[in-house]
Amino acid sequence: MSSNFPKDFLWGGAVAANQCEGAYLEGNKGLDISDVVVVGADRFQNIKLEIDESKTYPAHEAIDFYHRYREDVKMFGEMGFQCFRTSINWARIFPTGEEEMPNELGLQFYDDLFDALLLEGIEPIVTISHYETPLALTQKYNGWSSRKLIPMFEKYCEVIFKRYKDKVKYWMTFNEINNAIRLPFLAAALDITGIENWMPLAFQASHNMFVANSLAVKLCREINPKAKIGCMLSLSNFYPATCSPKDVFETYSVRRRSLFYSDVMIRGEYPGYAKRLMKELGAEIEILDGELELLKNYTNDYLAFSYYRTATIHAGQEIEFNTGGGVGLENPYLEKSAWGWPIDPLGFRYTCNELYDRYQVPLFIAENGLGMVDEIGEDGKIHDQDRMNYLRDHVQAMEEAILDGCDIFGYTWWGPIDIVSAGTGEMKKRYGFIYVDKDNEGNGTLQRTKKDSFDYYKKIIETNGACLRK
Ligand code: BGP
Repeated sequence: MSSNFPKDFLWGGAVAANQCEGAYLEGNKGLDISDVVVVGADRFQNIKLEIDESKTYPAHEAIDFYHRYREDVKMFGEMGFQCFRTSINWARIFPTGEEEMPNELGLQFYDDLFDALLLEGIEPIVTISHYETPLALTQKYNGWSSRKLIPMFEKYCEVIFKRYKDKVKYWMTFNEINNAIRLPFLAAALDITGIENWMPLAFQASHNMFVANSLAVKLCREINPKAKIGCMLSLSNFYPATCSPKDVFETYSVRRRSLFYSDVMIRGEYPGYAKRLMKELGAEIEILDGELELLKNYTNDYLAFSYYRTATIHAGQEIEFNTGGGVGLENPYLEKSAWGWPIDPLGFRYTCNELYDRYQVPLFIAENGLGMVDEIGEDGKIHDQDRMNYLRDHVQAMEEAILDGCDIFGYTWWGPIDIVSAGTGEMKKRYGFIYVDKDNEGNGTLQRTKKDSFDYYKKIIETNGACLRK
């Protein structure tokens, strides 16, 4: 069976530290922003910047990956993973963001984790900031709206680039950076409580993050010229509800609110439409001397993105966003997941092509997956056929995109082991090929069990995707 995937294609899975590690105060870790978010679909409303003992916080224990990663990594190895994307929790390294010296226990934890991965032949792919800004930086400076965070981030990057120079070849700066204007607390550590027009702050935060991104690229090139450093965006896509030119143009404009981010970080400059948008939204951002040159000179090596679904929208619609992207109208051509996310593999091929046409830089699929309710069958096993179908259809769509000419160098399934949902804090919304015994209330033994999809993905990896050829 011959494969259409490049021979060194990287297959694997992706998680974020805050959604799996738990041990939220262990090893001298400081609180990060995800530690104060409670369970529930409205978890980003009325955020309190402190812990309320009467509430439940899923990230505090999560799936206890902090203590159990050896067992989990072994199972990833058994599936044949060639890479594993996780984040370093910034608050493990600099508990309040402002310490003079990094926290050795935090650094040691990631040393051990990366060693365990490498021992299994798994390349660590590391997100530097995945919704884990130290909470103190929101309390003191309102997160990335302040440029004070830039040198702190730079120092954090320098520490980890030097420390993991021989272990990590692939970096990503900010997870889903374009969510700064959609989910500002998570993506930009920005508390917008009580601020009526928060868009100017969110655009300033985005600019500060662009500068930080370029400084990270610069440092990475100096410290480890062989490493690759990407930017990472949420790029689930949009369709116009009708062929009315108004719907089509509005859809394009909404899309460009995302592509604005990759335009800056891949092409190296603010596009004209973004300047106009900011003006219309009253966002007069501060740009210091030399910053535009920095953005121009230090662009990312590759574009990583998450793709879950498409949303159908029409002109004038107020669009809500959640972790999967925009929430649209009913699309009669698509089935939906139990959480109402439209399932659209062709939209995935479309998105890969759209991005490669626009940028001609290597693409990395950093997240793709299906959150569903898993039932344990009478035989004690989990037959997750819907997940396997989603995986099959999206891998086939990616193969088509490669045949279309897109340069895609890797694919990491979101949540290869069940983890806490970023959008709702639930355990019930499972993505894993490995089941974790824990429920929404926090009960369970945390025991790990393979689902049917485990062997299915293993086969895909083993054959470099060829087993799915139509
Ligand atoms: C992305 C995030 C992830 C992740 C995923 C799925 O936005 O980068 O952290 O969790 O969405 O979303 P959810 O967990 O809400 O199902």
